[in-house]
Amino acid sequence: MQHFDVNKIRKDFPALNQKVNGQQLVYFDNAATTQKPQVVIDALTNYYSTINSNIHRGVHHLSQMATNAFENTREHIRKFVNAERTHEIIITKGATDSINLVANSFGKRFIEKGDEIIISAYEHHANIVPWQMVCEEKGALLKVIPFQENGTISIEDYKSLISEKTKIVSVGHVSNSLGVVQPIREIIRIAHQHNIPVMVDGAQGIVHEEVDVRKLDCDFYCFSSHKMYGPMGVGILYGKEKYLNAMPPYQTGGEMIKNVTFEKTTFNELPYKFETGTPNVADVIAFDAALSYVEGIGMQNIKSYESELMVYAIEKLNTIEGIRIYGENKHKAGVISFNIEDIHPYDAGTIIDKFGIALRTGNHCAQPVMDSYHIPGTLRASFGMYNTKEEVDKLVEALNKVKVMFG
Ligand code: 7TS
Repeated sequence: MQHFDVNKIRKDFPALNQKVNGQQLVYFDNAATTQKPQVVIDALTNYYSTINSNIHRGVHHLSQMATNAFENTREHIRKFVNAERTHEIIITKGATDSINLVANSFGKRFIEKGDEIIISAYEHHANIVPWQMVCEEKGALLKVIPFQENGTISIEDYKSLISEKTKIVSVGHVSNSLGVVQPIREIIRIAHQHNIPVMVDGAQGIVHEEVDVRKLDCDFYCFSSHKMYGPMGVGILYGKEKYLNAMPPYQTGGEMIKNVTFEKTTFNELPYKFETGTPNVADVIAFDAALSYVEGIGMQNIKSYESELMVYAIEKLNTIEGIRIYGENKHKAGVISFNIEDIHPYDAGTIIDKFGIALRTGNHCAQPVMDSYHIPGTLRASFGMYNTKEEVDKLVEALNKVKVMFG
């Protein structure tokens, strides 16, 4: 594990070194997607310049090389999250795709009329709508754990929603709009007392926290490569073998079959049963490079650096008169959502962009969260391992200018 040197790390990310609107870019939209280190960009170029071919199909050299690299990535992901079996790692297109897979396939097999599904009110739309659709289709009921002013759920509220009809709980690890780290260990422990499986949407969790799916004992955990310094178009679904085996295929076609006749088709085994058609081979292989990069820096190093940055940013932002930070909580990772007086977040964000600072504005695909606070949206600064205190200072300076302009 190397010593954490943010200036050295920044040099690995070519996109950080550019001017936007005549100013050095400050990239604070990492919850939407992170920038990519050169090793990931090189892995993509290298794949298309050398071993490009389809996988799991050819006996020829290139196909075997690509298949090996693809399967090595799967094994790397298994180690990264400490899953027990490599075939418990399903490669998807993204976190959204992973959730749709579970909602559809688990739903088909295990949800019946009158059953109940529990989610929370802080979820990203990707962990709401697929479950809503299943409920509509099956005549099941969606129950929602409310969150408190500080952005976290109350365990008592959660417990009160569980019934003998609850078939699955699906909750986010870290809320994407507030950055609050949720008590998922406790949520899982309580669900398991009732033999209810838990899916964790880890899209914002795994990039800031070490994740060990066996220690967590979650039944499903999903995330996207592109939020953890890897390419877009690659998602991961970890699932316990006993559930994945019991679930029917999500999509059908090539790759996921064992034998096809017009009378009957039999399905391939795990993980291929859930991987239809040609996957995004290049990006999956480049994700391997992203994981190695993150491991090289060290998840613990990243976590402690980001926590320090977070504390600094909250303290500095709180010096701006009229600022309101949503979801103020000790357990935060990566994200700060705020508004300044009654300045519309879209107006503020547009001006902030003129200073070369990339913030996200709007409801962050978490409209129920905004509704809870009775606001149309927020400004959101989200951090990656390469952000610095100097960048936070620039943001605070720019926000003070926005205040003067609208004052
Ligand atoms: N779940 C959470 C918690 C997320 O934050 C996101 C994306 C998703 C699921 C969906 O991930 P995807 O890779 O399939 O798109 N979140 C955000 C965001 O906060 N801003 O842009 C995308």
